[in-house]
Amino acid sequence: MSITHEAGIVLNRDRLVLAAAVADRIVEKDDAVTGGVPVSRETIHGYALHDLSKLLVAVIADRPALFQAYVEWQRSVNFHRDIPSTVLHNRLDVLSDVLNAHMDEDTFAEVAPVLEAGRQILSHEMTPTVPYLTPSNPLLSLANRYLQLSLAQHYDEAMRSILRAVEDGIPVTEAYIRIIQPVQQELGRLWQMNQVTVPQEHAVTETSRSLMALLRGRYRPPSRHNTTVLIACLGGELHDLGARMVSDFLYLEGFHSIFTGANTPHHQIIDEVRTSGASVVALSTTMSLHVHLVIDLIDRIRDVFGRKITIMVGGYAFNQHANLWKDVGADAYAKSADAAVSVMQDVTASLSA
Ligand code: B12
Repeated sequence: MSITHEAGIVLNRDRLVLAAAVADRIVEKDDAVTGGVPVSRETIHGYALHDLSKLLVAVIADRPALFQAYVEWQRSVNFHRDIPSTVLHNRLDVLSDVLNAHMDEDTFAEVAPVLEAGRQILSHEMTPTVPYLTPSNPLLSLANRYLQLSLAQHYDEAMRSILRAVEDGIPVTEAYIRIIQPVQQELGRLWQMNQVTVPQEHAVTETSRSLMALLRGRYRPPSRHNTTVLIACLGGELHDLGARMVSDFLYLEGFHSIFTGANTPHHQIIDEVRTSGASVVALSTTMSLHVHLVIDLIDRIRDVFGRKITIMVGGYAFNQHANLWKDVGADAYAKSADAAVSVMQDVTASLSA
């Protein structure tokens, strides 16, 4: 899939101008749109850019549900911060007006139903967030303790509690999937609900990152596979912990995994594939606003290497929307790090067949 819809082209090309126009209109309208909450033009510009990026992805993937999910999330964030519901309502109205004025009739007709689907969400009852630490998790009490200790700034004690459990026999992979992963997800939910601050969220995440390094360092994986996999997050994507988890799982299984982390530039990925001899490229995307970058990169990889490279995608954005991985043109997708190992085993088997 590439950006073919005229609306997608305009949204992509004119994003900055459109966001500026939205911000100007909102600043002009002042209280009527910000609900009396003092917000800087720069902040509004950032929100508008976010709205436009989400709209772009929904338009090019022909999936209004992507925009709806975003509106629902934004609504929940605002609700938990006592921001009046009119703020989001009005922002969507202004966005619609600005796009209508900027686009010709046919182009706007491609965007209007997606915007409308987003608006409709606001007339439904809000969906409550669902906890990630639940009794179905056999390591629930360890996970809860790890989260509470980290939030209370007892970072070393938090890590030690998990390292001890691993010494006592819990597999490293279980510690990743049943403790670190749901703790991180719950942390996000608590942030969304305004129950933890951004510094708390950063500090817990740093603890998880250190813990993963300690866990991984304890194991010497078997040297079993010749397959090299390159794992990266694109563009402005800063969420790299999940990708790192995938890389660690593949490493523990004996794959040669090259993890380039957050924010990796496109052309460098192409160069790295060439020099490393990677036969699999694994792309991680959390924010759906970066999905169009995945589409771009897949097109470029196909142009340069044809079908020789297997492209696997994953991450929060793909987990939220079934089959989005197919829309972007990937060969494979896995929901989690353990599932990524199975997919890689299948890929390796088919490469050597
Ligand atoms: C930590 C965190 C951050 C950190 C990231 C640090 C880091 N180095 O990763 C920082 C502070 C940078 C951050 C920033 C932001 N964040 Co944040 N963040 C999170 C949080 C709390 C945890 C992420 C995490 O560690 N998850 C745990 C891992 C293990 O899960 P995972 O990423 O899904 O990975 C697994 C699978 O998806 C899969 N997988 C992942 N990659 C791949 C790749 C392949 C190829 C395969 C096969 C599989 C696969 O395997 C992994 C392991 O099983 C999430 C909450 C959440 N639910 O994830 C929010 C969350 C993702 N963030 C969110 C937001 C909004 C933001 C910001 C926009 C906030 C802001 N206002 O600035 C920025 C955007 C930054 C950017 N440009 O990318 C929202 C996104 C909401 C949405 N609807 O899109 C979330 C969901 C929080 C929330 N509940 O509101 N964030």
